[in-house]
Amino acid sequence: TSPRPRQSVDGVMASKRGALIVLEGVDRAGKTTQCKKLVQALQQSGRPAEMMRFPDRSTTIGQLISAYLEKKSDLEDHTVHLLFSANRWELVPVMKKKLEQGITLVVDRYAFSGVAFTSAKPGFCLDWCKRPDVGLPKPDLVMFLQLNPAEAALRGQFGNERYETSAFQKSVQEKFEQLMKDPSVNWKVIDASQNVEGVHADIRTHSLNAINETQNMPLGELWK
Ligand code: NYM
Ligand code: MG
Repeated sequence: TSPRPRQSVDGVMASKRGALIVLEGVDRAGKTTQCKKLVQALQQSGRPAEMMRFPDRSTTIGQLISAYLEKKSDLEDHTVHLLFSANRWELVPVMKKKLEQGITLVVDRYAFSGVAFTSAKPGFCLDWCKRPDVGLPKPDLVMFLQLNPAEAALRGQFGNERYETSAFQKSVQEKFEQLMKDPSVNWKVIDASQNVEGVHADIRTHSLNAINETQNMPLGELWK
């Protein structure tokens, strides 16, 4: 059965909600650049849109995560996984409110990064990693910016944060590939080796489709 259109109590169609759009991919695939360009393009065409990113380093939990990534602190692996998830949950009320107001959210990383990065560590299975994020607002569209390691290497050196090594990133890429097999998530693979404008054009097309297709549909729950 397909989801029923959103309706208010008196049977009149509720006002259109915004779409939840996520960009995922390995480091240096161009996610942040493309999120900004997409928000700009949507706004210029008269569609309310805002960017978010995870981890959101501005909250108290986000500051713990940031110190960990910058190697200023050590955290036990399960603990940091749960903090990344908690950092998403603490933003859920804000996200839901904005979507209800008709604002499309363009999100730089989400639960998929959470699962891919932790499950790339020894001793973690995909299923355990997904659990804390079950029930989060489900993205209407997840675009995976696909870039092979050789192309990524041409874009410069890795930074100094945790996880920024080619061996770890390769393992993260494999975990993303496993996650992309899940048909309950609306995945689109984008060829990130194109120039910035080419990538943007693909992303814009998929996003406009998602916005139009989901504006009268209820927001779903992830992995549920
Ligand atoms: N990361 C990001 C995780 O390990 N788990 C998560 O849940 C999320 C959202 O944080 N290497 C990792 C991926 C990145 C790092 O990302 C910070 P950014 O986009 O460089 O701030
Ligand atoms: Mg980045």
